[in-house]
Amino acid sequence: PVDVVCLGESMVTFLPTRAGRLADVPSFVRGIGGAESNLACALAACGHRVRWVGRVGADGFGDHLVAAIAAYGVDTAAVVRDPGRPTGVYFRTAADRAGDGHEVVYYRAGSAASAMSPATVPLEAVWSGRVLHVSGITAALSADCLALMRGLTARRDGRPLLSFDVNHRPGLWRDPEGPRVLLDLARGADLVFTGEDEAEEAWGVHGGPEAVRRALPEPATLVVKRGALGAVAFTRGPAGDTVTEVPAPVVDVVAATGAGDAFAAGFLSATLRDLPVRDRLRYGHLWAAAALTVAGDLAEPPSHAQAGRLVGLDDD
Ligand code: KDG
Repeated sequence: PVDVVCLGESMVTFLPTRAGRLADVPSFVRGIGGAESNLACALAACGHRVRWVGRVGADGFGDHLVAAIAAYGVDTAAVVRDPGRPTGVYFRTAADRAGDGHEVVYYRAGSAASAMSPATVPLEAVWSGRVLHVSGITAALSADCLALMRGLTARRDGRPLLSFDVNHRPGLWRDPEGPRVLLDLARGADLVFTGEDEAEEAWGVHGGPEAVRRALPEPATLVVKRGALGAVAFTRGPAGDTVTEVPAPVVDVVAATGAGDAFAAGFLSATLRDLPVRDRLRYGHLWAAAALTVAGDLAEPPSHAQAGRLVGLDDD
């Protein structure tokens, strides 16, 4: 049995060999990206059983993605190869995502993954884990992808836990009102990750984590990330919400891309091991710290034993 199934588009990522505007960077190094497969790789690297479901082209970049993701220990058997559409790729500057000069350029319109739909994705594989993890990126890829997301986030008794990372990517939405759909989708999930800044940018929600909770009352667990300030989890119990806040460790940030995926992976890893909410947040921060301090989109997280020592758990 699989612990976590991750569904989404993965891309070959081109990382600049030096800082500066994309117009000035002469060469790039190949990496892999894709929020959901980043999460899958991190979890698999720590020994969880993970499956990634996606679509890639029948091309060299597709070969590379599937091989690189499988090399982390992720099950890629349900990945579909599309002979008629290419694998998506993307370029970004080396600068921190929060900085003004950050550029992201996607070449993914019409990609194999943009043809994901309820008809082209193997739904049996999608629902085969204890947890299904998806993100708001998929909703932005095409009308078919949005239809898929609407189907997956429709509440159903007895389905596996549905984990949803909002992952608002402004560069993917042409209509400024588009990201509002992410709020509807998130409300159908059981566990939601969002940044306080994302909630403001995508939905105009101001007023801190409590305001985000008011906008998203349904998920049993809502995690609001506040960057360097830390993260807050709202967990619903019979007597209402419990609010748990954990500050973030101070790290020298190399590149923030992928840190949110690592946070969600750490939180899920601790959830799968039934650790208390405070430790789930601490694992999230720890795994995010690993990703924040490397240039690429994904970093190998600390092992369970190392992480346990770092957060002060006696036993793994
Ligand atoms: O969270 C990191 C992702 O944003 C990156 O790996 C690429 O999936 C990606 C996207 O759509 O931006």
